[in-house]
Amino acid sequence: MNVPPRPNDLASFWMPFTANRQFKKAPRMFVAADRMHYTTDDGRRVLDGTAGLWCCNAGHNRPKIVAAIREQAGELDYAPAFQMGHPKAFEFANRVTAIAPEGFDHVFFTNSGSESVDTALKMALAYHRVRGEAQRTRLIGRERGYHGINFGGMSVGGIAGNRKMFGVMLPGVDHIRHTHDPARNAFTRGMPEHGAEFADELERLCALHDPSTIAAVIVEPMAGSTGVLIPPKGYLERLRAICDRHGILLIFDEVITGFGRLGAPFATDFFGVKPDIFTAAKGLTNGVVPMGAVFTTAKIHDAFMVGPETAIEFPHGYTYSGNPIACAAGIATLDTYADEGLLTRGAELASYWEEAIHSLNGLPHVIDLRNLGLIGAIELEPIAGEPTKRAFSVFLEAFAEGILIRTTGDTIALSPPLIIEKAHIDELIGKLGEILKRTA
Ligand code: PXG
Ligand code: PLP
Repeated sequence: MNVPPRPNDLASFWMPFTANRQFKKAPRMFVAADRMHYTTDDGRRVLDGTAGLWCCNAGHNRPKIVAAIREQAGELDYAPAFQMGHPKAFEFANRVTAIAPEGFDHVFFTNSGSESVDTALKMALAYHRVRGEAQRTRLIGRERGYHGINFGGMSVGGIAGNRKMFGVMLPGVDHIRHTHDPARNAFTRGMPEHGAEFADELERLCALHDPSTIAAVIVEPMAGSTGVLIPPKGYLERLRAICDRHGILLIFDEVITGFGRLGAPFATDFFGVKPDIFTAAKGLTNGVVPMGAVFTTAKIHDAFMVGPETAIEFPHGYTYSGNPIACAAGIATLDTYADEGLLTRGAELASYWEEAIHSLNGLPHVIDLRNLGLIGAIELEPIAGEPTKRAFSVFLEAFAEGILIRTTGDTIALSPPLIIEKAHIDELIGKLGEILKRTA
């Protein structure tokens, strides 16, 4: 295959969430991708253990998606998003709400997970205001939560490293504690037994702030970016009950869990707990065209549909909300998911995957293993005084060996495309096991 030359100057592109100086000394470049594999610029095939960044749920280079994008670009490239429409946006909205959990009949389009989060927070604040509860202005997040990097999402987020450089952020935000409890739950398969009571922290914050000042609570139903923290049994139900008791909206951030990652279309389906609003991105378009979405119910949506008909009900939106090419990619993505049963395929593979992940038990420095659906996490003991170094060196070895993994702190996170076959799981976990033995 024809591999394009590596550009000889890497200086201009300031790379996101990357150690720029280290990367540019020894770049790692992908030039092509197909189904489960990337191709590097030196012609090596790399098995994708992370679906890109948790987003290419149907794998790479899928024919329907490629064709839809080409066709749409040649037909209607862009239509103004405000006060104008185009058919693909309405079609995609109908298609995607049809597979959303029961009752989520309305969708607002954005261009990323971060924009979805900020949209959801604004929707919650405005919802209370249009109903005459404008005093509900506080937002509650959770320690170790990741809700993207815009100011709203960063403020409710709980990853210190992503916050410390950026000042005081939004006022009126508080956090409940995270649910990670390795002392009681290490090496649990699936959902941990212990920790439902961590939800009661929300009652503590209600007592402190008075619940009538709280607009919404936002959590990832399963925390991905911080290192895969699976919710304890009963925890999400308890959060839901506390929100109901106090008239607080519950927002699930399904940017990672949406579109089949847990073996059900959404985490809301998987856990059987319904939020009032949920976000999505990533798998919405198979990661191919940037797009995000915020889903909500008629109760929330209809509360805005009051006042003069000429008034804009929700003064919010993006130049590219419902972009035609993104919508075309989204429709073709849903077709691909449906053709191949991908939104529930994770459930069929989950026990094989679980066995594979837990086969790493006992390897050097492995201090916890976690799994749910087609997500896995291998937590390594940090090297004393050099946090993140052990996991990152495993990442570099893995890349050299032809497998793509992702690390956060000293945790390795795995989230392969949902088209993965058992032989790929064997290869991924087999190679990873060998590397862990070697680098011990
Ligand atoms: N919410 C959640 C729950 C996410 O996981 C975002 C919001 C932000 O989405 P955007 O599209 O703005 O990046 C995310 C994104 C990783 C990793 O390796 C995770 C994300 C992004 C990049 C890397 O853990 N999550
Ligand atoms: N900044 C300026 C000066 C703008 O005119 C706009 C949109 O018109 C934006 C920011 C927001 O851009 P977007 O709608 O792509 O989020």
